[in-house]
Amino acid sequence: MFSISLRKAPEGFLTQADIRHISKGRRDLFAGAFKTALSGMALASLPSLAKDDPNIMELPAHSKGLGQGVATNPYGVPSQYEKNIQRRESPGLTQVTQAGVSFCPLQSLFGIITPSGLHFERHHQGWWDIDPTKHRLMINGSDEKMLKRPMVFTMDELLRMPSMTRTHFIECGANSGMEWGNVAVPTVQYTHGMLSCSEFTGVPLRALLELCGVDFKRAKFVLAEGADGSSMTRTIPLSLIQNDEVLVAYGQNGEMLRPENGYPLRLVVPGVQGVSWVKYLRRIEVGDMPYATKDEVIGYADLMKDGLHRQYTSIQEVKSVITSPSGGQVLLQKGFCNISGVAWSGRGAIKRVEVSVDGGRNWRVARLQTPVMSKCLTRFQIDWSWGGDASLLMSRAVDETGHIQPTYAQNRAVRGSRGIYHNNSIQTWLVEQSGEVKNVQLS
Ligand SMILES: Nc1nc2c(c(=O)[nH]1)N[C@H]1C(S)=C(S)[C@@H](COP(=O)(O)O)O[C@H]1N2
Ligand SMILES: [Mo]
Repeated sequence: MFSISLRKAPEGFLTQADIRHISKGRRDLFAGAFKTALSGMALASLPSLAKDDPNIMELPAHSKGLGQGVATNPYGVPSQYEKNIQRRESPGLTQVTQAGVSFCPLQSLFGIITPSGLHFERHHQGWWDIDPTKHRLMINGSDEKMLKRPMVFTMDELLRMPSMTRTHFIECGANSGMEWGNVAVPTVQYTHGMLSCSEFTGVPLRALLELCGVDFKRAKFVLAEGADGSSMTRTIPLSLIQNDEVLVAYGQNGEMLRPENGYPLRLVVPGVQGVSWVKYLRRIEVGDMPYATKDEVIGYADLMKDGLHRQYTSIQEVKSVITSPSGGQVLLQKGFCNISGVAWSGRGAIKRVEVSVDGGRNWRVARLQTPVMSKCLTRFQIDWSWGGDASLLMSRAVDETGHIQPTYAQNRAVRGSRGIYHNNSIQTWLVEQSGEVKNVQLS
């Protein structure tokens, strides 16, 4: 048995998730068509439905007139009907817009790729649109023995090199951070929205280090440094770089990085927390010790139960969340309801996702959308028929290394409840009898 803590959302949050513009009538048509299709009577019933529907019987302007001209939008933008699908700031987190976060609207996305304009943002000192002709990347050693030829690269030089393209998730280490202390933020956008997934293109860092003549026997770590005012600096172990996964990236989803995401150059460190994906990357130093910079000491260290901190816990462990139905959404009717969500692991590919609709008593294995890629979001779905009772929806992911997503009780037993970082606990959504979906925790 468990008890449910239904937690009050802090002030100022948009508590309704984006609800797509599906009118009641349109939903009824879909639901009706679905049921009749199942019983093999779709053809008999559709004509009468159609006769009553002015959206079918009356020709709309767009079927009669001339549409808009080619290239009226030289750079395409979303439909006017999708305006409420936006990145949003959390009123609870910080009031300083330059050093803030905007969360990705996970509840409104399909598949695994985050549209570049909806990628979450985390800036420690605001974003810049840096002139790529003036941007430089310097690679140096902590002393001459570490690296033979310190070099400076222009963007042109980097773009001329052979490139690699890989699809990976990026998750801020503080994602789901407010939930540690049992503060209920109302929607999945705020609970899990410091998460995005893109196709990145760039040059493997290892290739650049080889060009500079790094002594791989001596060197153990690199320090990556950003060009913005925050001087974001992070230590990355060389062992992560050897396999060519770490990219000095300029491409995101087929075009150049967006300014908010580090244009013209950022580090891509698959599986590792977002803070190490240094944006506006201007310098890499090679050394033999972790650097213990300000961004590794005053933040991004995990506060444990006994008051000590864990440092350099950079891997994003296995995690998943149901994005639909999720907090703030409303089930409009009983019956068939597709449950859909995403799963990911910083250790490799997702092996299995299980879903429970009864608070974890029973679990069923969800369908995984292929391709299932390493250190990348994986979309899962499962059929569900909602009978109208209160239901507790949960998802639990397992990765290829055998790691299983833990419950809150398991995580808190080891790590307490005062931390911010690396919360990969199982998320629960309560579907109330009214159809309203709420963020709850089970204990
Ligand atoms: N130069 C620089 N790099 C940075 C940051 C920053 O503020 N400045 N923020 C870091 C943090 S904490 C995260 S979670 C990710 C966020 O990347 P995004 O803004 O592209 O989502 O960038 C990291 N790289
Ligand atoms: Mo972050």
